[in-house]
Amino acid sequence: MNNLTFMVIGGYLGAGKTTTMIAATKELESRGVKAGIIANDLGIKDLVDADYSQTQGADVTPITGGCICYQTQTLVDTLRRLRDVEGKQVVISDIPGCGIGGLDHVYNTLDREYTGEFQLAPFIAVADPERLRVIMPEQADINLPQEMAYLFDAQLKEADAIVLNKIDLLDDAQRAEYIDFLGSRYPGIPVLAISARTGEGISDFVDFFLSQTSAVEVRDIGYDGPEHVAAEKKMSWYNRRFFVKGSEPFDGNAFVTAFIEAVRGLLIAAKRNAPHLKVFAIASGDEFVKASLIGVDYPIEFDHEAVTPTISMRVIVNVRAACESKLLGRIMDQAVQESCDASGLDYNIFFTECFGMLDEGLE
Ligand SMILES: Nc1nc2c(ncn2[C@@H]2O[C@H](COP(=O)(O)OP(=O)(O)OP(=O)(O)O)[C@@H](O)[C@H]2O)c(=O)[nH]1
Ligand SMILES: [Mg+2]
Repeated sequence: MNNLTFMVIGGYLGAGKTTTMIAATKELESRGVKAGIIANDLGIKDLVDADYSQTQGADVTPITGGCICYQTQTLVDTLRRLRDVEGKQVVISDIPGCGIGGLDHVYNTLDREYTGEFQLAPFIAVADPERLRVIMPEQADINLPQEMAYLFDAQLKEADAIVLNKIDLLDDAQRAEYIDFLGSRYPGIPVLAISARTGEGISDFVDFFLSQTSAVEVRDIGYDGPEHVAAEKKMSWYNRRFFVKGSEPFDGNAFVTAFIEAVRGLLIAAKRNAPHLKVFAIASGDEFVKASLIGVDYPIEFDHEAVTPTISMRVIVNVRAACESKLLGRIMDQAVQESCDASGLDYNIFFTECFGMLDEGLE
């Protein structure tokens, strides 16, 4: 039984994995191919990507807790259900944005333990041109710990194909420069260029992965080596859900902006950064706000804004930070307090989890 194509998409935080999965499944559905998304993230619940993808019409199954690299049985059960009960023909999953080793832990494991059951499409790394500048000859300093360069490189090195995303932000000369760089640094790995936001290149990307299978190679990328451990030590994960209420209707977009700006200010003051901060806030009716910040030096990106004022909002925030978990926890508490005070809102915190990638069992 080999009638389900499965593809894993990796790539650094904020590169556009979720946006790419949404765009690719939309394209597949428009071709009459039944497609689903597995949204994989670290944390127990209240994860922005799964909720947001659902609003985009995608059929999303979250796999939470840890990386699918370490949840093979859950992954296989999910794939079988999507295939056998929901009739999916293609399923795309991401892995968390600081993750490496998916080729080995997911593809090699499926190939070894469930040989032939799933057709494995090329293992993809999505690359953000802005982060690539760190490993390009200019060796740009983008205000992230230098240990992150190892992750940028390892994610691309283990891919069957690299997808250069956000090309809507590049002119023709820049596109050529990035594609040349990737081609020469990672010889033998095909490079595709897309804009998951505008849809440019998505049809070619879908043609590509439907027509290719992964070679399921074993590649040495230094998994669990000193550089990998050093990079993971720098990262913390934070998921919170809180409820805000006004005494009169307020502008939900303005509140989300005030909240993110409060986090930004506190991170800058602490000389820390957050490679991806995501907010999904549900207002009254069908209204919602989705915003992303891919680092303290960049503008807030609104993927969706509320149109009418609201009296209350359920706010989900996920932060993936280059910051110690204790400090991040304090920063987030302060940011909620400051932004609610400034906006004249009451708040109630329902759920928080905050952990350093190596907080347990470290040294
Ligand atoms: N300009 C532009 N922005 C994009 C594109 N693709 C994604 N983005 C934006 O980049 C930000 C991050 O995109 P996501 O799809 O959430 O990134 P991700 O890789 O899933 O991030 P993590 O889940 O944190 O690892 C969002 O604000 C997106 O709207 C693109 O093609 N062009
Ligand atoms: Mg994502």
